[in-house]
Amino acid sequence: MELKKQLELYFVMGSVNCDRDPREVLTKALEGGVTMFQFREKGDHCLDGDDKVELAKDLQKICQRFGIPFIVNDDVELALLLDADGVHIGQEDEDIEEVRRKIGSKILGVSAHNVEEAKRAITFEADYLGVGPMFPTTTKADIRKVEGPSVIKKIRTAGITIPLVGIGGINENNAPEVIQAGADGIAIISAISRVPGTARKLSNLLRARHDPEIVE
Ligand code: TZP
Ligand code: MG
Repeated sequence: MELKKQLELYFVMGSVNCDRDPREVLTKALEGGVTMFQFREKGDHCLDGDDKVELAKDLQKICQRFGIPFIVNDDVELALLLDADGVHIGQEDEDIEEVRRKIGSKILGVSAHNVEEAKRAITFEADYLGVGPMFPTTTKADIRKVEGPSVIKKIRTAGITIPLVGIGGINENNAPEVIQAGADGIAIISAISRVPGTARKLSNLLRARHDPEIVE
């Protein structure tokens, strides 16, 4: 499947984002139609060491069962250890060029907040961009200013055509704005991890764009 399609409904999650066992949360999300998964084990009381590796392995197996790409946030060594499908890094993480060298042809996602960061990421062969925060969110503390879906429009207007997802405060009500601004997909943590049933609603909403038979 081409990357743009795989990015359509991108679920991002770590143990601190779940009220239940993360394995159960991921399984339900994939049953609901999530098309890509990012393991993002971050925040107070998150797992580390062997516990982190063990959870990552379990979540990767679940993704493999559903045929869905398993991406690791930040931790390039973990991604290599598990032979994950890719890595996602932010502007404050390891240098993009260095990460590309380490992971070879695996998927490389980079967070970008403006046209300049987007262009730079593309120079270093990012495969896709995560752009946000689209809307206010309480999931990530150190977010940049909320600029809304208009940043996506600006990036597209600048002639950037690589796959792109919006992130930050996205839910079933505001998701259409992000897609209409020019995103290929939406990346979501809490609306999917905390509210069972959201993945299916979003999946139907996204698929209804291509298939008029699907009723939202
Ligand atoms: N990057 C920008 S906003 C954000 C990240 C990781 C948090 C997204 O979480 P939520 O719960 O979907 O708002
Ligand atoms: Mg990061």
